[in-house]
Amino acid sequence: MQTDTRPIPITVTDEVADAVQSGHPVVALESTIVTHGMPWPENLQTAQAVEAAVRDSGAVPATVAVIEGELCAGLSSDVLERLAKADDVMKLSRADLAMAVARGANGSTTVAATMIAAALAGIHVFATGGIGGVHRGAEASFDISADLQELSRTDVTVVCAGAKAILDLPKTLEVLETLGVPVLAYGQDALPAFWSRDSGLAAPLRVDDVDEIVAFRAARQRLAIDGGVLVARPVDSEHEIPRTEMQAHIEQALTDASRAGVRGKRVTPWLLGRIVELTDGRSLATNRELILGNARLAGEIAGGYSRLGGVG
Ligand code: PSU
Ligand code: MN
Repeated sequence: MQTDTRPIPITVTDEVADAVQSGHPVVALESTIVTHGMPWPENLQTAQAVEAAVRDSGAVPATVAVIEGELCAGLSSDVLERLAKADDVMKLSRADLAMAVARGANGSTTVAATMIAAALAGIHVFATGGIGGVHRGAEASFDISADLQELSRTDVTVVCAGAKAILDLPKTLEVLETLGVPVLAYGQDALPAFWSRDSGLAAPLRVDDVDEIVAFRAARQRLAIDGGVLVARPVDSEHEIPRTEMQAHIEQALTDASRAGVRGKRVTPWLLGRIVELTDGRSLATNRELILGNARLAGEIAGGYSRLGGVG
């Protein structure tokens, strides 16, 4: 059951449409993590568990993808399963989202493209694992994820576990600051580093509960400050892989990637896959847990925004 919400160029399920219209909390979810971020069948299991975690926190999940050219927020379980099994899905960011629509192709949305879709659908909160950022060696490769620019321009609160630790985290923080993107560490001073709770870097801002995030967003709106908010929640201690342990695996994966000549869009998925191998699957379990935690927190934030009214 799909509702065409034209002139809004996005197809939302009836459940998502009703929730958005009535100001009920909704959380957008990305699909690149499903098609390019995790192997089958963990990708589908995680996507389903993440949707359930959003529901447990009292919000409606809206997984975003382009299905046969249609930009969708909210996918049926059949479609989600097909997407998880497919291996010819385009990985879409701001630059190529419209090409999948124009071609009638299937595509999964990165953080950047999911933010665009969420804003079109009237959804203000989005949960993911880790955002893209400035890659190591970016001074030579210029590889900086479009996720950062999107955060600076699109009003969606993105809940993540920090930027993926395969990136250059100090440079990623600098670029976020330059772009005016607030980075709020949740419940600690340190910026989390995806699989690890502590990146060794202080986060620019710290919040300790959902009410602080809600008040912050409300103040930004009063001040008419554009763009998104990045909330970085550390993975729970029992599931983390400490930074000292991850460092060696990350170095190894980066060396292997450069030997294999991996470039461009393939870099992030390739490194994530290699790290799953190097950690004997442990990184995958951590990845799953951190996304589940982010989904629950995102649901609570969406609840807070919707209680305030007009921003759910
Ligand atoms: N976080 C994960 N797994 C992923 C990604 C994030 O745990 O696969 C994806 C997100 O969709 C993010 C993208 O937007 O990787 C970044 O890719 P790039 O570096 O090519 O912009
Ligand atoms: Mn890139």
